[in-house]
Amino acid sequence: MIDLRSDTVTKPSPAMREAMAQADVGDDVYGEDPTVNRLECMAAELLGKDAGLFVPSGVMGNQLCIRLHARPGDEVIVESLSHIIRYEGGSASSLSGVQLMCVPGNRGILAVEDVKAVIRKPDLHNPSTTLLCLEQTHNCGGGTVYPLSTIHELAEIARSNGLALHLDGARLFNAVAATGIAASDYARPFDTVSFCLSKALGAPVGSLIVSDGKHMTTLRRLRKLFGGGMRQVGILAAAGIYALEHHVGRLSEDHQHAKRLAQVLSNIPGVQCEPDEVETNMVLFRVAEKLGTTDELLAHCREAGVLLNAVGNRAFRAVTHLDVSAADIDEAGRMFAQAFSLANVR
Ligand code: TLP
Repeated sequence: MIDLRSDTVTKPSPAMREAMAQADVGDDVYGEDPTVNRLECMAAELLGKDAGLFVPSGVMGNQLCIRLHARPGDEVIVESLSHIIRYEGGSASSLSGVQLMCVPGNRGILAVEDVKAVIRKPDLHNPSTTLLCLEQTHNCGGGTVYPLSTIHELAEIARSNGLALHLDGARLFNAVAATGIAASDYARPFDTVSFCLSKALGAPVGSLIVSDGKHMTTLRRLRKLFGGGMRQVGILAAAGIYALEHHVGRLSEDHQHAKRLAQVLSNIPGVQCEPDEVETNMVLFRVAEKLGTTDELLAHCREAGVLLNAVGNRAFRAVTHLDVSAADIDEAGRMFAQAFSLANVR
C-alpha cells in the first residue's frame, strides 16, 4: 500500500530508533531531561527565539499559544480553512473560551485588507480582537507557502492594533525548503511559533513552541494545565533531534515528488489538478462526478493500492513524505489511473 493520506504516517527509521534507544533521560516536569533540554535549545536557536517548549502535538502547540495570548470572550482571527478552525475539535472555544473570526484567504493566504476589516474597534458591544494566527505552510490551501512580504504586512496591521501573532508552523520547514528563506526569518514577526516534528520531518511524535523568554514560564504552566507535562520523554525528543539533523535537508525531494504526482494526475481524464499550484508536499485534486462518489473513489484507490484523504466532495489530498520514493510516486500514478477509470463505474 502506498500511503499518501498524510505526512504524519511515516515510521521511525532504524537510525532514528537507535538514537531514541541511546537517549539520556530525566524527569522533564522537573526540567531534568537533558535530551528534551537540548531539543528545546536547538529549536529556539533554529527559529531565532529565546526558548523552546516540547509539547506532545501540534494541536497542543496551537492551543497553548491561543490560551497564552487571549482571554475568554476575546476574538482570534484565523483563516477560514485553517487547521485551528477545521481540525482541532473546537478546542479554542472549549479550552480557552475564545471565539474565532474566520477570514477566507486565497489558497489559505490572507489579504491584508480583509484582516484589517475584521479587527474590532474598542466598543462595549464588541469582543476584543487580541490575536492573529497564520499557518505555514497552509494545509487546506494545498501546502501553500505564506510569502514573507505578506507576513510582514499582516504583522504590521496586527501590531498597530495591539494584536499578538501566532504562527501554526506545523510545516514551517517545508516553506524553508521551498523558498530558501531561513526559519528564523519566517519566525521573527511572531510572538509564538509552533512547529511539528511528526509531520514532514518524520519523527513519531512531538511539536515545539518557540517564543521570547518572557512567555516561557506561562507556557510551561499552561502545558501542565492542559495535561502535556511529560516525564522521561528524552526518548521522543531524541527522535526530534534526529529529525532536525537528518530530515530537513531532504524536504525538497518530497516537493519534487508532489509536483511529479500532480503532473501525472493532471493527465488522467476526469481529474482536475493544477501542477503549477503545487508549492510543497501536497497535491489537491478533484475528480469528475461521472467517475463516482467520494467514498467510491476512495475505495477504488484503496483497491488499486494507494491511500489518500478526502478534503471535500470528490476533492482529495495526496501528501508526499519520507516513506515514499520516486518509484512509489510512479506506481501511485498508475494506481490512480486505474482507480479513476470509467471501467470502475458500476
Ligand atoms: N494535520 C493533520 C490532520 O490533523 C489534518 C494532517 O494530516 O495534515 N497544524 C497543521 C497545519 C496541521 O496540518 C496539523 C496536523 C496540526 C496543526 C496538528 O498536529 P497534530 O496532529 O500533531 O496535533
